[in-house]
Amino acid sequence: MKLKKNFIFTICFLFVAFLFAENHMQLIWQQEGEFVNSYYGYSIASIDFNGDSIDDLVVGSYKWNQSGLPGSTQQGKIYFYYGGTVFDTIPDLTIDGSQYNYYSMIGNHIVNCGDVNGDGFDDFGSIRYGNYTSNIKYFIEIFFGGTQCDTIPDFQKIIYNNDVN
Ligand SMILES: [Ca+2]
Ligand SMILES: [Ca+2]
Repeated sequence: MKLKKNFIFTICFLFVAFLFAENHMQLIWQQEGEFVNSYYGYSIASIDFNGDSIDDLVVGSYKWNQSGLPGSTQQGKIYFYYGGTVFDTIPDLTIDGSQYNYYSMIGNHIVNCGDVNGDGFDDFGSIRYGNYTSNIKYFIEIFFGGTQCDTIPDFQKIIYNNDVN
């Protein structure tokens, strides 16, 4: 009899646990990359890049390329979605690696740097790969945020192959 009570209690406990284990969070935003295997969403960051006191979403897609064919090159792309009452899936700003080399993989490493230049606006950091034929391993780049933010790096540090063991 006691064994039967324990069994019923266990079943009730599992049922209640199941009820509370449901995810009641509401999906408020969803987006897909431009093509399969572009690795959209591999990296994300939260930053108030445009200086309006509302956090913005930054998404990296380091295997993006101009051809739209997976694997042909890995130039990479970074998408900025400014936050606000209208938070849509249309990027407000993009940086794409086609201006660099075929394997720059921009968007692989992105970060909110904080306010590194002390102007009161969050700044955005990114690492991209150098050209295989050069001695450059990485470019560490920082884009200063603000009301007039753009996609031109305001700071750049070059890491050479000899610098990395
Ligand atoms: Ca903002
Ligand atoms: Ca700043």
